[in-house]
Amino acid sequence: MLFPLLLAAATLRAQPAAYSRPAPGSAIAEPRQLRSRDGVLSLELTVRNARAADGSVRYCYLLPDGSESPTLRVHPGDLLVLKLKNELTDLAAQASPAHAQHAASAHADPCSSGRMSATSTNLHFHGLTAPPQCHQDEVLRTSIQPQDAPFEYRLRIPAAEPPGLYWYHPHIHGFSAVQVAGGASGALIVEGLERATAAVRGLPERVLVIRDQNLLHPAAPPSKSEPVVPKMLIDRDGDAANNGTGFGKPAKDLSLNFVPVPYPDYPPAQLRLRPQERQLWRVLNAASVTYLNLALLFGRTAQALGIVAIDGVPVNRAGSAAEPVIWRDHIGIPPGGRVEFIMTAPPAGVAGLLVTRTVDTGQGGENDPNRALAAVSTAEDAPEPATHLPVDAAPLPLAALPWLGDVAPVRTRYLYFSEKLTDPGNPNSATEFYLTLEGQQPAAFDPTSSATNIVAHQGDVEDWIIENRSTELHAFHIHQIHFLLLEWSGVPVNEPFLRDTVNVPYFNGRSLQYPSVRLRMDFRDPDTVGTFPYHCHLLEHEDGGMMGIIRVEPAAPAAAAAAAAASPAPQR
Ligand SMILES: [Cu+2]
Repeated sequence: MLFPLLLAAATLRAQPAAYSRPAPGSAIAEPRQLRSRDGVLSLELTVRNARAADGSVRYCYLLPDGSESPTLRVHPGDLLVLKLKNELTDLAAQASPAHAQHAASAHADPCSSGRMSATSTNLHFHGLTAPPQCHQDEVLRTSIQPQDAPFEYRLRIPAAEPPGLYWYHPHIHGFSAVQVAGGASGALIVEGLERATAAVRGLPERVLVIRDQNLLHPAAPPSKSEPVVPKMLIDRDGDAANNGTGFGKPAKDLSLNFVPVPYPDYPPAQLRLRPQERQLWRVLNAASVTYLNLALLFGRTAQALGIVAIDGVPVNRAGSAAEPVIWRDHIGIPPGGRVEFIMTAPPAGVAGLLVTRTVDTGQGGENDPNRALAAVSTAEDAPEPATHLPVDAAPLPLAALPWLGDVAPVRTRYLYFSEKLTDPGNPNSATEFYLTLEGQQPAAFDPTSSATNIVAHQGDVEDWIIENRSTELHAFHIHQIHFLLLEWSGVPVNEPFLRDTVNVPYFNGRSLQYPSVRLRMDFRDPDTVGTFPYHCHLLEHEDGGMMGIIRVEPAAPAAAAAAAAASPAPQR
């Protein structure tokens, strides 16, 4: 009997407990929290992947104690030291050894190799204004292989970084979607929201990371409780296509802090709060392609949710005297976006339900139907969240720089999203995804090219008008900076907050003009100097080429001239 026991032990080693994730319908646990001490947060993360018993592919950020995807809590000015050990394996090669890639034998410098393979990885600190330099927030050349020693990220949280919710995830071109959909993501909180917004002082807070993953039951018919919808189509990424009804099969399943809520019955994850307790919910949309449109229902009535921060920036950063809470009964969050809001638990005896409402992603987009996410019940003895915001807080100093909306742009640039079938005569042929600067040729992002699409100068503020010439919704994101949304398809909007990710509405094939957004882009911070990407945050689109490169040159005219002379082809 020794042999079968040995086999069982080997199986256990191949699927360590660290890969286990909660079952559908479980209570939502808070991620492990790591706090900086004396101005430093040091941690070691290992990234591993495995195919689980249910067939799903998992990518896990693990601490030495086996806990997954910790929330990193830092103050402005702190040093973050994160050692990342890559222990990824090529799951596709294991499934089909004939397709195994040659293991990269030669050691390559992780700072410059730019290697893209199924076992390469790196980190992006989404939303932080950290320099785009190796060991900090550089993703275009940085690539860590399994044979590399632990790779040290060492970055200073900028002293002026607004307090709020940021996040970390891998950014290897061509492999971002599979790693993020597998669960490689975590929250990063810059402390001090209570200094910006008195309304959150003393509140218990809850971090909710909403991820997506491939459907656990892709062949299942929709729940009998749903209306019958037209025949399911597949979109250009191979996911269930938007059918325009708000029902039917979604492109991906969702999970909340790793509790899956699978199609077709969406058994809600469980949350227990004290009756009528106020909490601050810090919600990250870490999905690879899924838009969220959150609402909290008591019975059928959507409750008021008080938004205090978007994309890591408190809503009153404009410095206006207006009430720094925006009350809404539903909240859209694109992939990559974050929203922090005040909610109130139901009264005793009333059941609450957190849902995501359908998002119309356009004719060419994924299906994002209505679905339940979490059942919110109450009990007088419900456990309190681990963190309460401080009651006493010195107000944040006013921003050192003028409000972005009050600064005149030095120029306006025009960009557009578009898609093209590789064989225009065959609707089933592969799609190429482009994000193009007007005047340049549409081309899928080429990671082997060192050409930049845009050159800007530190100190400048620019307006970018970004059109969508495709029939699906896209989410524009740029590294290193935040921007101000000024116009939505030509209509002025007046937002008292900044974003780093924004929806660009889809073209319906009929309107006389393409839909667009006008963004005021802020290159004033010296930490923006360097080369970094802007892209669609639907990771299947990013991996498919919907990305461009900007180089921000130092402000000093002499330095800028020297940099231009050293690089003869700044524009392609
Ligand atoms: Cu897109």
